[in-house]
Amino acid sequence: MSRISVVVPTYNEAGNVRNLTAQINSALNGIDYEIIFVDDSSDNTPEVIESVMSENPNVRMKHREGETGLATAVLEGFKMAGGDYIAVMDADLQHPPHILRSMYDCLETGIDVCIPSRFIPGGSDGGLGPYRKLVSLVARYIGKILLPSLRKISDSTSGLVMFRLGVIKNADLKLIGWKILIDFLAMGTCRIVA
Ligand SMILES: Nc1nc2c(ncn2[C@@H]2O[C@H](COP(=O)(O)OP(=O)(O)OP(=O)(O)O)[C@@H](O)[C@H]2O)c(=O)[nH]1
Ligand SMILES: [Mg+2]
Repeated sequence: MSRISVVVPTYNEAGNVRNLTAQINSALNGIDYEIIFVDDSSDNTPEVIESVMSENPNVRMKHREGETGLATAVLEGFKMAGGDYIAVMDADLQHPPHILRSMYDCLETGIDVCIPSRFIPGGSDGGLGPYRKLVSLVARYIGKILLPSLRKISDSTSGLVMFRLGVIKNADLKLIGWKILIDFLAMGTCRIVA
């Protein structure tokens, strides 16, 4: 059976990590998984994660002192991940954890990367404001113009993804800013079929 590492960057998410962990745990019931929190918080998030760790042996944390940045946090999580599949998910429940199960099932069919899209029937952006919508739209279109590998991807600015470890094994990832997925789709070794 394949093992999943769910990488969750956290910045002041004390109110969410316990609920998130419970939802991931029930979504992945029966599947071998670990949750890796990479935390840069200035609130009591690390204490809450430690308490969750004491109840759930599948939870790990790297707390970074004096460092912030979503992209480097995700990269740190990739380095710690021991799974065959790696997922990246926000902590604030904007990404519904139950979807991890279908993403896992997708990868089990042999697919390299699964990106749930906000732009297909039934998709939702979780209530992004108009400015964020515009920035995201422009980033997706610039990406499609510059990078042929993004042309078939409907949601290349998503923060939610699950992929096979092999996709990034030899990739020279220099993740910058918040558009992590574009970077690794361009640098990673995945076959894009849909
Ligand atoms: N480790 C770490 N995590 C971060 C940092 N900034 C944001 N995060 C986490 O990254 C995820 C996405 O951040 P959000 O602030 O929710 O970004 P967003 O969803 O684009 O913005 P909102 O619509 O305001 O929620 C969340 O889990 C945050 O806690 C950071 O500097 N370091
Ligand atoms: Mg958010």
